Amino acid sequence: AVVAPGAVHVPGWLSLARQRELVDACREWGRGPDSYRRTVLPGGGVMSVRSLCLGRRWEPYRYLDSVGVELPDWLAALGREAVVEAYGESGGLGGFSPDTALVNFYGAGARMGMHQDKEERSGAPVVSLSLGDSCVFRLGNAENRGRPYRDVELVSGDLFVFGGASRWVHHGVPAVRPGTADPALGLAGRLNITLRETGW
Ligand code: MD3
Ligand code: FE
Repeated sequence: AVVAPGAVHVPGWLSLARQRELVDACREWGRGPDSYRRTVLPGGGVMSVRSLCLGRRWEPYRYLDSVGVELPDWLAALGREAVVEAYGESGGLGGFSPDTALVNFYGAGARMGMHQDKEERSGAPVVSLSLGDSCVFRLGNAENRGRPYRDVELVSGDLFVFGGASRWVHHGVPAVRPGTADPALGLAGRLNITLRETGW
């Protein structure tokens, strides 16, 4: 479903087996040299979400070289498949070559305030994969953090691709719905994987 220009939501894109593989991978990456941490913002705020980067590392507000786990080729390939799913073979305009994956973990009560992702120097789309508990995802506008926005329920296995005019809109996760994950995933909380071309 095209939710806004360039914003494509594909509910249930990942099979349960694929979701389990991704959750297992997220767990494995957390055992690596750069585990899930709460980002401390320059103003002193601490995010409730815990994050880990594969490949290039984001830190407010820039991208650094990879020091931890490299971005696996299979995950970059999954990102390319996602862009083709959303826009078709021709829509990628030369293809999608992500050089970073940001993995966000939402434990009890974690949320993400409305923000724009402006650090990437590339206009390439952002691919988002949701795992575990469902959440309310708020898709806003490019001008400010407030209205107009629309709320979309994101469920485990959902794909969302944000390109074109939706690439620079404000967005956030105002709520996660505890206990909604399929027990077969063995995950208490929500994971979101975003694949990006940093252009750095
Ligand atoms: C729309 N993550 O990591 S994913 C983020 O669910 C982030 O963890 C949220 O926002 C999460 O920056 C939302 C969906 C998403 C990601 C990046 C976007 C939507 C976007 C960039 C531009 C526009
Ligand atoms: Fe974001």
